[in-house]
Amino acid sequence: MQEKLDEIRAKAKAQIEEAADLDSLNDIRVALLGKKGELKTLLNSMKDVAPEDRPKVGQMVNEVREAIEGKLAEAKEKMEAEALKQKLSFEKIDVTLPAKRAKVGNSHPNTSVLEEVERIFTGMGFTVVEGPEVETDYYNFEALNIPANHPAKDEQDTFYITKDILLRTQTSPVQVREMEKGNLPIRMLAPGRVFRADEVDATHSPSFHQIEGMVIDKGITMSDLKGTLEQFVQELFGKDTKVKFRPHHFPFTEPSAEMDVSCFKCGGKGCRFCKGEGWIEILGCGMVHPRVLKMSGIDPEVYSGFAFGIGLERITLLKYEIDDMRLLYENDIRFLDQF
Ligand code: 2NM
Repeated sequence: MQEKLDEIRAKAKAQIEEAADLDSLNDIRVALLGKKGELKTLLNSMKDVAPEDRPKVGQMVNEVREAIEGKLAEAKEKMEAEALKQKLSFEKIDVTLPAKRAKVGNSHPNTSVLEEVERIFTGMGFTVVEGPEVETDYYNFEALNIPANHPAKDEQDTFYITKDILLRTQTSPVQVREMEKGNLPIRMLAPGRVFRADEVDATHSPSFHQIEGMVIDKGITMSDLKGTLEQFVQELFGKDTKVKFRPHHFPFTEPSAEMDVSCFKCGGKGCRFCKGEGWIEILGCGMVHPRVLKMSGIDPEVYSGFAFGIGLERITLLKYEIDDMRLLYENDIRFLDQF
């Protein structure tokens, strides 16, 4: 009996040491300690042992079983520790690796130019004012001295919602609303989205942005207009920028003008950029028409003012030398990343 037990114990030790994984350890346990295992079989042969020897033999069998169980547990623990180590080595995080750079967005070129223009005018005491994109015929046309038969009012040029409600074609309605409030003097900038029924091409879009401005006070003259706008373009394009005013016509200003700046590429000599002209058209402007002041409740005998309108996209295209307006609306990251 003793011999048989020693043999089982030795076999168990050898097998457990050889076992490659948890499954084979389990097979060993079943073969040795299981219901039909070798130790049980041995225990079943107790009937052949003399009764007085049975407690001793029983104790011996128990000792062997405990020894095998101990070895099995030990081997299992070792294997599990090894498996965990293996797993951790695959999953480990190297905190010393350089981090992936987070992609930071940047301003749309239109936004950068708008912010620059706002910075320049607020520096001269202007306040930025916004207003609705859906307007009435009165604020968009009538209050601006644009008569009922004016071509701008044609359905081909203006998006009408009803006969009297439309998408604003300029931001001047914001000036009208400000004049109606009657808090004089006024020095305001009205940037915003405007709408015109235009076909899309390199220089046209049915929705674009305007920056309009208006100053109203006692004694405002054309000199104030010229000085203010010259200061503006010299801050935007450089202090050597020259300005030139050409007579023009707008219903809401009298007199009216278009302003050119000397080409900031060639300095006025003429180049491909200014198409040999030396000058680039930049904005429209004029002295606010007395009738416009009067309709909004301002006495043109006491007050006068100037106003101007700038196409934001036009300035952005010029400043960044972009040759197609559509690029500003496509939001292609490869384009936007360049600014
Ligand atoms: C322009 C050109 C000239 C303008 C006029 C007014 C108002 F409300 F005072 F009458 N706001 N904006 C104006 C004048 C706009 O855009 C090319």
